[in-house]
Amino acid sequence: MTILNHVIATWRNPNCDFCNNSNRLFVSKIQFNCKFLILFILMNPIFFSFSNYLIMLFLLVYYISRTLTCNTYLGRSTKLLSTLGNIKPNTQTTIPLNTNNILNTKMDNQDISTPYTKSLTLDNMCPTVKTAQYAVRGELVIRAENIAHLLEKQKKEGTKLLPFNEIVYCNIGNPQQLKQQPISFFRQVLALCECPELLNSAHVDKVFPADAIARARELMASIGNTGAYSGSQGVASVLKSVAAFIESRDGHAADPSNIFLTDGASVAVQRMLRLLIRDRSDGIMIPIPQYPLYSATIELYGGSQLGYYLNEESGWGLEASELERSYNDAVSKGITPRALVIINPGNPTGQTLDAANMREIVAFCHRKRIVLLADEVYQENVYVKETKPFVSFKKVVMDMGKEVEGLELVSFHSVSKGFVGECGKRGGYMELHGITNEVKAEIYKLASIGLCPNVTGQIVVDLMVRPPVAGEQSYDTYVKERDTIFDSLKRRANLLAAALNGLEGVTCNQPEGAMYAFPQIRLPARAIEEAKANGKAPDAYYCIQLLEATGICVVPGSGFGQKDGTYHFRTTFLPSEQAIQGVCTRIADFHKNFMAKYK
Ligand code: DCS
Repeated sequence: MTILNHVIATWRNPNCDFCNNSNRLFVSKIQFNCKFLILFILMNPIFFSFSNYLIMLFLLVYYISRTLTCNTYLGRSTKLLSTLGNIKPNTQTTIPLNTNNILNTKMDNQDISTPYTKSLTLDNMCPTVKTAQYAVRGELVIRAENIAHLLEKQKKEGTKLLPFNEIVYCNIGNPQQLKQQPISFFRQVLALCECPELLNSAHVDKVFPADAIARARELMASIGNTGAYSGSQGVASVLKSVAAFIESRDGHAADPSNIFLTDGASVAVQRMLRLLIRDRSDGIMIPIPQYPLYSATIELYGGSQLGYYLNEESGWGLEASELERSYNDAVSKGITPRALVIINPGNPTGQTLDAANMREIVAFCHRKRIVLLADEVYQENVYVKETKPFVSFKKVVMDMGKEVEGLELVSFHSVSKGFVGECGKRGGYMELHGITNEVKAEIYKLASIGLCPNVTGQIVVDLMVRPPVAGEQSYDTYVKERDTIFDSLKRRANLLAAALNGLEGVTCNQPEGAMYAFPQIRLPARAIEEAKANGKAPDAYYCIQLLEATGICVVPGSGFGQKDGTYHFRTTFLPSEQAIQGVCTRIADFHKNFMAKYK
């Protein structure tokens, strides 16, 4: 009977007008009757008088013919029908009404005795998913993970197959993976928010500082429950905190209604690119080298990448003339530049823009009437604060005033970077400036399609923009933890750049910000030839060999884009202070051997 119920249920086709319009009730009645009809007919016609039997048979035939007027139905019901009346099935697939059917019923019209043919294949999937590339977690990392398994095995069996004991993941700016400690105050507040029992326990003040308890209570009063969806744009009190942070950073007003909280900056960037790209004739200007979130997302959404080169010789400087060249080049190819992406401080290049340069960029966008997308996730990672302090694009635009009135700017920030380094919590925000209300409503709609940014991430955003202040119990610890992380990052950046600059054929601009060094490696001709013979980009070939010889995982420059004929790699300087010296020595030893081998 259950099978019969399933079969009958699947006869109702949600795509069919007949089943979905006012006749629906009628159809379900027929279906209901048919269940019994079939049952009775199948059971035994002897129970019925011949005339009753004929009526029932007629009703059944009517229902079956009605079903066949639906343009589709399932293989299983088809099979039953075929058995009943040897009726040839229609050949389309149906959308099941009842999810049980998905589990229990074969969903296509193939003969189930033939091998299953997959409906989703590499050949028929969305092509831009296949062409999008994201090197930061690409081939090198997959290799590194395989080696990590080997190392596990080596450890268990007490053997020594490889000349190193661990993989050092320098491929990604993921500070806590490399043992950066979280800021205590942040985790205390989070713990209390996530566990209301703890917050309400009589002993809470014996374990947590008073300001962490007060902050958690305040947050929970506005959030309610971290397990519930918040508004699509984010929790109102957190939006206000972000606006207050921007105001005090820039000295200009910020409106909470222009802020969208997001699951990290990545989601915010993707949302804006989704809005800007209609087809290949829409172009997005991105720096070369760039962080591959941009190239991958532009590809995914079917737009065009318009690269502008940063000048390595001038410390990865950004020149207005190069912006002009890239813009004109696109226009000459029939592509409309829609937006300019600036990553400041830069990834992978680590350069920090000065205010004069930023004004040029803003004026350029204003003149060309293109949206400025300002990726400022590394705003706390500036190591040249004395000479080039971080200045936001929002401030530059506001300071320029009437001159750039109307400019559309979207700025991104994240909890993943800086001394916070809470990558796994997925918190971030974007601020809109000069975006029309109509477009803002569409951005809101996009946010609401995803329901809401995760609430735990929103709490971390609130903590990032509203850390403990002087006089509060946690302030001293907070400052100590923050400064220790920052000072150490700066030392590690210097150490790594100096070590790289000491290698034969390697030059590395001093990282002014962010978390990466991006050295240029001049590879011997024989190494380039061998790489090509192996079907690898020369810098990828170098990085693979580095990984296999030392366990250090870095990302080839080709994953970020680089001038033709130049080769680079990106490495973070996130390994701990104790570890970084060892990393430098291992890279140096490997490099010496590599150069000697291919000379
Ligand atoms: N923008 C830039 C410039 C980034 O470097 C990153 C992350 C993001 C945005 C997105 O960060 P969240 O989504 O975590 O907020 N950087 C990646 C990288 O190059 N290494 O680690 C992640």
